[in-house]
Amino acid sequence: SKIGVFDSGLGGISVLHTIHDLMPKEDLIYFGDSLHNPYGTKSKEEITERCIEICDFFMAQDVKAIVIACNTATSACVNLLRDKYPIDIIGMEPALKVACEKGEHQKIAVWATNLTLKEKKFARLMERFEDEHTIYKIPCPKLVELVETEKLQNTDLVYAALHEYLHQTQGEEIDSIVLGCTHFVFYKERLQDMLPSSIQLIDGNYGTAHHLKDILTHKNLLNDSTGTIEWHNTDADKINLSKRLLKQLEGTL
Ligand code: DGN
Repeated sequence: SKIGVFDSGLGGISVLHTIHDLMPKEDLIYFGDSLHNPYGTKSKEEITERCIEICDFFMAQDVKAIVIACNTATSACVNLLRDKYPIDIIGMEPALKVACEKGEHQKIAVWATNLTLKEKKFARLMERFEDEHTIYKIPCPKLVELVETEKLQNTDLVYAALHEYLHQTQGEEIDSIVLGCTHFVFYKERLQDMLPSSIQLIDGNYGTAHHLKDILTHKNLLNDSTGTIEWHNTDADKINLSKRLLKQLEGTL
């Protein structure tokens, strides 16, 4: 059977890409909730309701696992979803942990949505690491909107937004930026080009895909299929853009 991957919109396509790359023989179903994007400014209850509807859809498709390819939805309700459904639910790996473990006394900027930065999960990570490291919280709503509205190619708009968020830690000599929202991974290369190579960009995509692979391997649930991808979106107009975004990540566009 297939693996369900979902996000509040198109950001999770960056996670889908990593999963497809790591496990090319798995059949995947992508569900984007673009009609209800962004999740970052919604209440926890509203997000949970949306996630339940999407997971119910996946259960009806008989998927073997569900990946919440959205940091915001993971923060809001991963535990509730795990309790509710009998299959494995994989949330986004907290990339802040990865960043902190890279060395002592790091200065780390975390770029994420408002909700992610306000939730308990993040507060717990802060508590755990902020004695040793300096952590800056940077909410970046504009970057989500730029992906959703197909402005990724509009260099001026993208640079203006990236500069705005970089400006918030200007002069702090940060060691790394955590891309704590799956939409931001689409800007990874561009952002790296704007920065000295000593500043690392860290996202949770690989860790999440790897965790999924470990689970499927242990449970003997790996497929030997052709690696199909089925596309769904609550805003049907986004399907073509979704396919283009994946091609862009694959470098075939
Ligand atoms: N892609 C989502 C995340 O990883 O947090 C959230 C985007 C949004 O809905 N604002």
